[in-house]
Amino acid sequence: GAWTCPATGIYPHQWLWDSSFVAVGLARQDPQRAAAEIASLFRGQWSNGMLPHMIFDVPDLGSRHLWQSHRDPRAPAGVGTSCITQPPVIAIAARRVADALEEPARAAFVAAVLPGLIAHHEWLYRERDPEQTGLVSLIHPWECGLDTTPPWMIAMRAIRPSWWLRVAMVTRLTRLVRLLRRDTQFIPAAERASDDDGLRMLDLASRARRHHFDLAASPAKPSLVVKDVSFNALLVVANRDLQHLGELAGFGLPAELRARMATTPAALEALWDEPAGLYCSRNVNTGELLEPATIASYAMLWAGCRQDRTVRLVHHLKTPAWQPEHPVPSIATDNPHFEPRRYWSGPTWVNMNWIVIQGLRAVGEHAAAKALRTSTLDLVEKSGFAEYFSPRTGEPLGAPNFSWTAALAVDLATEPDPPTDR
Ligand code: 9WN
Repeated sequence: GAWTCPATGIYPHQWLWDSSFVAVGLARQDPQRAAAEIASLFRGQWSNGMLPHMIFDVPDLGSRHLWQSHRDPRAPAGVGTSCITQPPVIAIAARRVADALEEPARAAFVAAVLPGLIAHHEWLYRERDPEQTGLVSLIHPWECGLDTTPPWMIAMRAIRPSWWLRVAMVTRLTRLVRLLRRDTQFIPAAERASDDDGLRMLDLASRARRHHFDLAASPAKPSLVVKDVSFNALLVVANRDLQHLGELAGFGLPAELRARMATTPAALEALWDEPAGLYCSRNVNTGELLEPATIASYAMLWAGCRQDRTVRLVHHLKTPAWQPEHPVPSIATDNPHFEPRRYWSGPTWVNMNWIVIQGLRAVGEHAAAKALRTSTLDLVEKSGFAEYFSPRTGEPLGAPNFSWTAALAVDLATEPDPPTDR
C-alpha cells in the first residue's frame, strides 16, 4: 500500500517518525512512493493540526483502549490514532522527497502536504508552548521517540503512580504483566523496557487521557512535562525545511509561525549543561536538567548551536565512551545507566547515527561524518537491518527487518556525492 510499518509482528501500525525516515530512503529510489508515504501520514491529522505518533491499522484492542481517539472530536473520523505526537521529522523528509521529485510532480506534492505541515508546526507552538518559551513541551516519553531513554525514565519514576499501579507494585502483581505484554512475545524482555517502566508509561498515558491530552488542561502535578532536547533540535531543522518548502510553493509561512520558529534556536541554549559539556532535556515541573545527557544532545549539531559548545559536543563524541566498537551508543558507555542490549539505554540506533551524521556535516566535521557513515553501513552489512545493535559486539537486537534501519542505510549507501567524500 501507501505506507510502511516499522516491522511486521511487533509494530504492525504506522508511526510518524518511522514513516518519515522511510520516506527519506524511498526518496533515493522511488520518489513517487516516498511522496505517498508522506501523504499517508495526513490520514491521521487531528483538526487542531496534531500529527499523531501512531495510526492504527490492524485491530489492536489494547492500544485502541488506551487512546480511545474515536471519542475525541479532534481526531479524524474512521481512523484510529494515538493522541500524542513524535519528533517532527516529517518536514525534513518532505523536503528531501520534494527535492527528489521532478516537475510537475514536485509542485503537486508540495501543494498537497504544505498546509498540513504548517498546521502541525502551528499546533506544536500554540498548544505545546503556550508560555512562548521557544521550546515545545512533551507530555509522554513516547513523544520523544527515544522512549526509555534514562533521563526520561528517571524523571518518570519520581512521579507518584496512580493508586492501581501503587497497589500492583506493593503486591508485586506487576510481575504478572509479563504474561500480558505484547512486545515481549516478539523480543526478549532484556532488550525492552522493564515491566515497571512499561506500566508507568501506560499510567502516564491514561492520566493524560483524563485531561484530553491537552497540556493547558493538565494539572502541573503529578505529570511529566519535558522540554526535550532532540525533539526541539529536530524542530529547528524541520522549521528550516518547512521554510524551504514554502519557498518552493511560492509563498511565505504565516507571520505568527515564523516569529515563533525564530525563537527556538536561542531557547535551546538554555538546555546546555555546563558540567556535562552537553545539552540535556529540562523537566518543566522541577526546572531541573534531566541527567544523564544522551545521544539526543548531538542533534544540536544539526540544529546549530554556539561555536564553543559545538567544539565541546564534537570533542565528547570523539571520546572512547561515545566510540565503542560500533558507535554511537544511545548513552555513554561509562555511564552507570548504560545497558548495551536494552532498547534506548545503550544500543546503537541507525536513525540516531543518521541524525549525528547530518549534524557533523552541518558543522564541517566531514572526516568524523565519513567515519560514522562507514561504521554504520558496516554494522548493517555485518548484522542486518535490525531495530538496534549492541555497541560493543554489533549483535542485532530488537525487531529484525526494521524499516528505518533499511531506509536510512539505503539513503547513506546511495548518496550520489556524499559531502564527506568531497
Ligand atoms: C511506542 C516504532 C516505534 C518507534 C519509537 C520506539 C518504539 C513504541 C514502542 O517503536 O516505540 O511508540 O512500542 O515501544 O521507541 O521510536 O517510533 O518503531
